This record gives sequence, structure tokens and C-alpha cells, in this order.
Amino acid sequence: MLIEINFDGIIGPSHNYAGLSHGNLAATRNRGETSFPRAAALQGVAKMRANLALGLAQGIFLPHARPDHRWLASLGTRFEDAPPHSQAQALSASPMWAANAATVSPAPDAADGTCHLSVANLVTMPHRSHEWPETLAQLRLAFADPAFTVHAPVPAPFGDEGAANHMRLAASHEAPGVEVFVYGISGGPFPARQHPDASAAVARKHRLERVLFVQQSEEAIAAGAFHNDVVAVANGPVLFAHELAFAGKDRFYADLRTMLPQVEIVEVPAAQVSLADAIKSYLFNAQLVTLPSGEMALVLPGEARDTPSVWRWLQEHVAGNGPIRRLEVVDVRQSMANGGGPACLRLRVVCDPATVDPRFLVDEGKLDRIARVIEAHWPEAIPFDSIADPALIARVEAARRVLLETLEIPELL
Ligand code: SUG
Repeated sequence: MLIEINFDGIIGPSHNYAGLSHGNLAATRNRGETSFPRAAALQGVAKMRANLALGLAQGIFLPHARPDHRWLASLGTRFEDAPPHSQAQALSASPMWAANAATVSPAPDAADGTCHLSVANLVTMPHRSHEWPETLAQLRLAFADPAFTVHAPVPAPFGDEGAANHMRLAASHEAPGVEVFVYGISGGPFPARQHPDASAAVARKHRLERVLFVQQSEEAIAAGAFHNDVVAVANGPVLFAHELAFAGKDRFYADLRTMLPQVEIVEVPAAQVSLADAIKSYLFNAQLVTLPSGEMALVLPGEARDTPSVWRWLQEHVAGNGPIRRLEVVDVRQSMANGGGPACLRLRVVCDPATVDPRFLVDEGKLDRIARVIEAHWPEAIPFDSIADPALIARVEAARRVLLETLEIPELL
């Protein structure tokens, strides 16, 4: 039985605000702020609990070893001697944003009947470019069953940012789907992170039969939508998108309707919610999920409720007869301040849960154990000027070790 499992990246103990992502307005705005890793990670756990309470299956990915000494060694330095920008890049807790871990194609879409996962290379941003080796190690552990095919990343310089630029539309999770790859060509002053050749390579490697390639609008990237999942999200037959998300939208919608006649496109007009409000509130960086009842819910960040135009649109939609029947608001403020909303924090995998290494699946009891480790070991606060403090580094390294020991995943130590 195939179901959708959301794997959330546990927010690591080095979570900080170094402003490393050009084009990500929240991260840039909050550069230099004090971060609160313990509160951040507990917010992540609370979001997972909210998903469990909705009757959804939940998985986890683990924080990576930070600082990344292997990466610094490849740059010919040690953390203590590295220049400040390299220290910050080596210390980022960015693997929390699991939507950028990989692109996932469920088995019904692939010619060989396995679920394919391609780890993302994330080459556009230095602090993210060194995530993939450890992500790959985790994917190879979690999805070692022959039901899965796990691929190494597409080579540089073709930037690939994983599921954040990929949408799957299907009558249901277990039905064959249409996979939509959204790439960027130009983003005005900001980098376009997803290269079309990377999207094409992933689609070929996944042996997909029904695929669309769509360009992200330059306007959206320039307004701060550094990933497509900041302006669009799909689930089952529903595409929920901002009016200005895509270049060549009419063609895209027409192709989609031909390939999946039951598709339902819910478009939010710019006249009702500006691109700026959509990006500030992360309306589309919500988890659009199918509940056990068959209805769809939208798991939104608190910022969506705080943005009047967005909340008004949502209230009207839910009062009408649109596909989103329920709104669930979560507090992920610490991640949001780095530009990561509820959907960034998770990677969706449609599979039979019996084929997943159970150490990567969670229930309430396991989340209690994880929360206890976070409460006891995650730093409470990281003032930006102390990110290289040796005592902090020792604490960050010890905290991760305790978590991996608690979860009995020694392979990643
Ligand atoms: O890549 N922020 C991440 C946010 C990723 C959000 N993911 C999705 N949209 N799926 C990024 O820009 C900021 C880290 C810093 O500046 O220290 C950062 O990497």
C-alpha cells in the first residue's frame, strides 16, 4: 500500500542567521540576528506532531555534522583558521530544509516501477553545496530497500535544488502521475537556482513517462521566490499557485489539462494577494495534504494568518467549495526567518512504509525522545558574533552525537 510520508529535517543545533542566501529576502533581512536553535528545533517537532494529529505518516532526516570539517579540509583549512564567511558556510543548519534534499518520483510514475530519489547538488549557494554527501548517505540508509533507486547528484554546474522545484500531480498518490519540473533562467538581480539541464537529467534518470518542464517567472524570482515552492504547491490532482508563478503559464495549464484531465488548478490572483504578500506570508510554502477522510488540508505558517490579504483569501476559499477544506496553522518562526516554511522543512515520499528503515519514521513516543534530547542539548541562543566560539562548536557537535545515539543511527556518526 503506497502512502505519502513527509520526512522533516530535524533543525540542527547550529541554526543561525548568517544571511548566506542571496535572493532569499528573509535570510538577508535577518542576517546578524540572534538565533534560538532549541526553540527552532522544538517548533519543528511541534509541526511534526501536528501532522501526526491530522492522521498523516511522518518521517525524519537527521542534522548533518556541523561544522563540516571534511568540506573545510577540501578548502585547505580547519574551522579555527577559516575566514569568517567559510566558517558560517561550514556551520549552516541548512539541511533542515528537506525539500531541497532530493527530487522524488514515486514508483507508479517510473518505467521500472521503483521509487526514484535524486539527491540535489545545491551548487548555487556555497553553504548548501556541501550538503549532498551526507544527504546521500542518509537516503541510502533510509531507502535501502529494492523498492527504491537512489541516485547521486547531477554534476555541477547544473544547479539542482530538489523537490522545491518539482511538483507531482496525480488522481491519487498511488495512481501514475504527471511530474512538473520548474526551472529558472533569470531572476532579475537574484540567481536562478534550478538549471533546466538538471531538471531534464533528473527526469531521464527517474525513467519518467509523463513530464512537463516549466519556467519559473523572472518576476517571481526577483520578488524573492528563490524556489518554486514559495509560489506554488501541488497535491493529488490539485495545483495551488500564484498567478505570477510561471512563465508561459497558459501553455503549461493547457498541457497539464491534456495530460491529467481531472486536474484542478487553484490560482490566486495578484489583485487579491500580491507577489510580495505571498512571499512574505509563505502562503504557498504550505503543506497541501490529503487527510485520511479524503479531504485536503493546508498546513500554513503563522505568518499566513498574520497577513490580511492572505488570510482573507484563505477564509473565502474555505467558505466556498474549493478543494482546500481545512487550515492548520503551525509556528515555525525560527525557520521562517531564514526563508524556510512548513513545506521547505519536509520531503514527501510516496511509498510503502514497510520498505523504509523504521529508524527514519516517527510516532509521538519517538518525538518525545527527540524533544528531550533537544531540550537538554541544543544551545538556547546563538548570538551572531559567537558562531565561531569553540565552546559553542563543542556543544553543537555533542548535541548531534547524542541525538544519533538516542535514535540508534551509528552509521551517520
Ligand atoms: O536555501 N535558507 C534556505 C531556505 C530554503 C527554503 N527551502 C525551500 N524553499 N524549499 C535557502 O535559501 C539561509 C541560511 C543562512 O543564511 O544562514 C538559507 O540557506
